Amino acid sequence: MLILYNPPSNAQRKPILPMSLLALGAVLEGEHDYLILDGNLERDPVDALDRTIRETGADILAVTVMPGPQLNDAVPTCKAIKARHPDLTIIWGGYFPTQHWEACLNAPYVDYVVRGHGEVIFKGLIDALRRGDDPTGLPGLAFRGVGTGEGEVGIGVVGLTDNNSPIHQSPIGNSPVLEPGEPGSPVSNSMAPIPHPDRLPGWPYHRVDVPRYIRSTFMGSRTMTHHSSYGCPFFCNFCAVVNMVNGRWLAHSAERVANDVEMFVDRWGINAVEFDDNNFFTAEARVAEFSERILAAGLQIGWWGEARIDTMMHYSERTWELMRDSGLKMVFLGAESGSNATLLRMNKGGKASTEKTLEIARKMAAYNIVPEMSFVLGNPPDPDEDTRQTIEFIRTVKQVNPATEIIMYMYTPVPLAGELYEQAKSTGFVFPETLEGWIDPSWQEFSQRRSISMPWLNDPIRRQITNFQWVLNAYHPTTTDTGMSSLKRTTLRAASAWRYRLGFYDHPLELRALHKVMSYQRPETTGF
Ligand code: B12
Ligand code: SF4
Repeated sequence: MLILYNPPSNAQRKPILPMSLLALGAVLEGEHDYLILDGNLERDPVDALDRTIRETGADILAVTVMPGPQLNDAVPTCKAIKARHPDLTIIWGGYFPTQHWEACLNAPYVDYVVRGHGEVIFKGLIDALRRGDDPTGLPGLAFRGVGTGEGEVGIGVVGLTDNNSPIHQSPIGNSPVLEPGEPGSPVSNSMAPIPHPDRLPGWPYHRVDVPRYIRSTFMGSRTMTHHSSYGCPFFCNFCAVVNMVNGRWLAHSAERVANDVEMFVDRWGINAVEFDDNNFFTAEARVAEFSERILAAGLQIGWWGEARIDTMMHYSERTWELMRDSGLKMVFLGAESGSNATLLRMNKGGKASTEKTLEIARKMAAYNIVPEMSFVLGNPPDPDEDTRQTIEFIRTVKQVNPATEIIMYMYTPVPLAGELYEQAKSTGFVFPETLEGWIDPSWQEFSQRRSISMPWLNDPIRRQITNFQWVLNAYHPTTTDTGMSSLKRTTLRAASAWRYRLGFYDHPLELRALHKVMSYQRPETTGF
């Protein structure tokens, strides 16, 4: 028996369909005994795991880990479970281990790391372990190796980070990569090509209690979460997706996506779908056909997805109409910056520009689809000017389309070669080398892209960003917060109006106090 474990992913323990584990479970069906245990649904996840291991005799624990709250839980949980069950094999996969596999394998309670989209590798690993074979030749696998002791940079490694972690170019073939290190130190094989989602089996929904994951959102009272493509064809140098897929984007056909949605409606009576794909809107033809199919089937759903602004600005009016008519309610857009120079430095690519950001805000107002724009502030080399420009730009976006949702993140390096990371390193930035280092409270803030303790940020900017967020969120309370009454909105707006108009954000103590008595949604702290 093997257990697929989803560590709690948010402080409120809001149940979120564990799609990573459903994707892995799909390739195990009929081949290996397994179960899914969701930490978001457990009061005491360590106790639940311990009990399940004893009851089932499980000998493998596979854990999905994204940075932030999940990592924070996965570290002490795996440590405690390994202490109680020393023979248990513990495998980590997901966004965090893919990038920081070396720190993971520095921990004695992590035995293997699967890097990238893991269905094929994971199945190969479990097959090998069950047969008693040596799995260490599998592409995409990282493990504690015999070590070369030669400080050698292996095939497919394009450089080393300050922490001596290899920076990989992926996918780069099947041959094992030798890394620097002593015997027993972490080794990673080269990344495997990502599997094509259309050739993977459907998810085993019977393994989880789906109704527990259906929730009320701005899109509809019964919203289902889904994922219909892997990757993204761009190389923005602050984005972890690049390390997962190296510019590949592979998707389910429009027909398969529409059939899945129809199945959700029939089976669970859902009326909205949130597509969590990194870039749902990459192919216009797929989006248009999906919208047509949803309309033709009369499904009456609301839906949401993530997109690039320049991609959507190329869409025809016909596609915009189809999207609107098929129920598209809101789109998450990586606007990133109010400065064209910063967009270039980010290697945003395509035809991204601040002018396009304003154009799409206007266009979406006309189509009555809410833009949800995310910005990355405090970018080196001149974080003061960068922040000032983006704050001013956000005000302009709000003028053009007041319904726009604004999400602000702090620039947070990922181990990816590029100007921003190089500049961050030159200020003394290094990643923690151990998992215990990663779960230190200051790095927890970093993992959630909220940290203001970066070496290149000075105190006044940190305060300015935080204070602006308080004023903005009070003056423009989020349009999509379904729990916000009009009385609350009016009170918040009245209290913050003078500050917003004068551009005076310092010491917003009264707004903090107001937040305590009438809590309102602050998108930067609740995630998306
Ligand atoms: C859903 C989601 C969440 C959910 C939690 C999900 C859960 N498991 O409970 C919520 C909304 C809580 C969340 C929160 C956060 N998230 Co999140 N999230 C996602 C999202 C949109 C989808 C994840 C998913 O299910 N994908 C579908 C599955 C099928 O793909 P997958 O997860 O990649 O899994 C594959 C591989 O990774 C691998 N794999 C994964 N796990 C495992 C385990 C094993 C054992 C193996 C072998 C393989 C393996 O194989 C899988 C199949 O191919 C991703 C972006 C994306 N599109 O993936 C971001 C993403 C993972 N999140 C991210 C971040 C940063 C966060 C936050 C920490 C920060 C923030 N402010 O947004 C917050 C935390 C906020 C908070 N205060 O709690 C980043 C990670 C970036 C990075 N540097 O690594 C991503 C990539 C978004 C982005 N583009 O930046 N998130
Ligand atoms: S377009 Fe979005 S998902 Fe794609 S690399 Fe850039 S930031 Fe990442």
